[in-house]
Amino acid sequence: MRPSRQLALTGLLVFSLIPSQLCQMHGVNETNFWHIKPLINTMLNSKYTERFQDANVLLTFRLVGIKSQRLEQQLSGQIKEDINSREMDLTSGQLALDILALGACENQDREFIHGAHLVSKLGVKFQAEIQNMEAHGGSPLTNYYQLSLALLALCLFNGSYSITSVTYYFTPENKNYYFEDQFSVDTGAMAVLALTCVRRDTQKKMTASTKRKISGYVASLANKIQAEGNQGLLGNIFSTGEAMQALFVSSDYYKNERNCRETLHAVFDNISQGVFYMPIAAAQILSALMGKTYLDVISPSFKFNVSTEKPVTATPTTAPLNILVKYSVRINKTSHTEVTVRKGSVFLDVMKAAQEKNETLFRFTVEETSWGPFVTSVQGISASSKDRTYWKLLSNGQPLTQGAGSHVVQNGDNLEVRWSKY
Ligand code: B12
Ligand SMILES: *[C@@H]1O[C@H](CO)[C@@H](O)[C@H](O)[C@H]1NC(C)=O
Ligand SMILES: *[C@@H]1O[C@H](CO)[C@@H](O)[C@H](O)[C@H]1NC(C)=O
Ligand SMILES: *[C@@H]1O[C@H](CO)[C@@H](O)[C@H](O)[C@H]1NC(C)=O
Ligand SMILES: *[C@@H]1O[C@H](CO)[C@@H](O)[C@H](O)[C@H]1NC(C)=O
Ligand SMILES: *[C@@H]1O[C@H](CO)[C@@H](O)[C@H](O)[C@H]1NC(C)=O
Ligand SMILES: *[C@@H]1O[C@H](CO)[C@@H](O)[C@H](O)[C@H]1NC(C)=O
Repeated sequence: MRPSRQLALTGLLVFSLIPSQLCQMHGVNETNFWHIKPLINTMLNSKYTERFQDANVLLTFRLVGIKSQRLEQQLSGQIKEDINSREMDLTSGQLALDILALGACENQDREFIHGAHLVSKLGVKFQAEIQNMEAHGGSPLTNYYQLSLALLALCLFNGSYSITSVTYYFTPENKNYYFEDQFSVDTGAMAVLALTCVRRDTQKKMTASTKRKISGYVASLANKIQAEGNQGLLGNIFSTGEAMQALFVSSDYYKNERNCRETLHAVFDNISQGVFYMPIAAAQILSALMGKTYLDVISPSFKFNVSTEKPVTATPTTAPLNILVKYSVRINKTSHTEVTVRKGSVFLDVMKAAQEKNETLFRFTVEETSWGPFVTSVQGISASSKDRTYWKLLSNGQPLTQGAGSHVVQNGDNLEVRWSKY
């Protein structure tokens, strides 16, 4: 169990701020606000010693107007330090998120963006993605989620980008919206936000036909997102927040009370089960629940103060019990083993136990990211975004919706890492 803190909210005027057109009847309001408190607590109480999750968290804090001076200072300081030390190494999406977070809702960090010429540097990174697609069969350096983040930040912060490239590369049929033939709802949602910004951009002189074209892309992507609707979720639980944002700005989906009720029910249910215990996961859904989208980043936001009390130390958890699971590594042929781990173990613990049994077959490496450890190699074979290869995680034949550091395994599970192409 993670330590939790009680949250005290002062000046709770926030509800009058929720745009009235969004989930009007059944959005977050005074009566159901307690549902989202765990998200705010998670974001407030994480340590942020690593740099990874700063930008998403700071962005959401500023966007929804939660004022915690201590945390804002810490996160914005860490982001600036990171930009100063490894600006060249930042990917397009990372720099875009940094700009969105630093520049969100009128604050003095905008001077830093300006002074360090971050927007024009992002323009260069965006251009490099396009050039890579031209040279390498349409594959960007990173992915379309990041290209969309970059386009969104360029559009919101008056950067330069080519409309011709946008209309060429963001057609809804582009393969980069898909991973292994599966439409990526997160990616489509980010593209809808970016393209909506582009369509509204008054700085750009666009012909009526270009505008119509972009509107067509937005509508088509919004339809694909809705087609992934399932028991109130859009895609899975972790894509739902960004999908909500996309549908807010592009469709009438949430004008329908029933859709709104279904999504909120599913999301509140998952919040109460602790599904959003990672600050990045909490940050990605909170904006939508508070009726905000990343397009609101350029507007000022009302603030309400939060104060935190001392942590309540968690009670020690259950006695250790062992469970037995199967584990396999599948490349062209499959290597199997069985390992015993403590009850409550995560996928990564199983990988470690297997590695201890046979280093040759089960050795692996991970890289720390904003979502936790990402499996980069197994048996010495490394994932590569250039070749669009990765190590896919599965349990009982189903792909996981969480990473190796989060997915809790159960007795008898059949776990697998599979060499895959996306
Ligand atoms: C692109 C993408 C991928 C690509 C990444 C490679 C590439 N060339 O870009 C591929 C297809 C390989 C991928 C794989 C997986 N992904 Co993915 N991915 C995304 C996506 C759409 C965008 C990530 C991004 O670029 N962010 C922006 C940049 C600026 O941030 P970043 O931190 O630098 O991004 C890096 C990490 O996010 C990392 N990454 C990507 N996915 C995952 C997943 C996990 C668990 C970790 C630790 C890291 C990680 O790759 C990014 C690029 O280097 C997100 C959507 C989202 N909402 O974030 C899902 C998302 C992060 N992925 C997710 C999942 C579940 C996975 C898999 C575990 C799926 C599986 N069953 O195997 C695997 C990871 C397995 C492993 N080897 O450890 C979930 C995570 C949910 C959670 N609570 O943990 C998300 C939120 C999608 C979703 N809605 O389910 N993913
Ligand atoms: C929030 O705190 C700041 C600084 O303590 C104070 O100036 C401001 O009035 C407070 N705002 C609200 C809404 O309580
Ligand atoms: C708040 O939303 C719930 C549904 O989520 C609804 O039943 C309730 O009537 C709303 N309360 C107010 C005060 O608007
Ligand atoms: C972008 O330019 C417009 C018009 O020149 C200006 O009003 C706006 O403040 C600028 N936005 C940012 C974030 O600099
Ligand atoms: C999350 O919501 C979905 C859809 O309602 C539901 O099927 C699932 O069981 C929930 N997960 C948890 C852990 O509550
Ligand atoms: C799998 O088999 C194919 C065809 O025999 C081969 O080209 C490929 O290199 C093998 N992959 C790995 C990772 O060993
Ligand atoms: C690991 O597996 C390989 C291939 O099956 C085998 O040759 C080797 O002896 C195993 N090593 C150990 C330590 O069990």
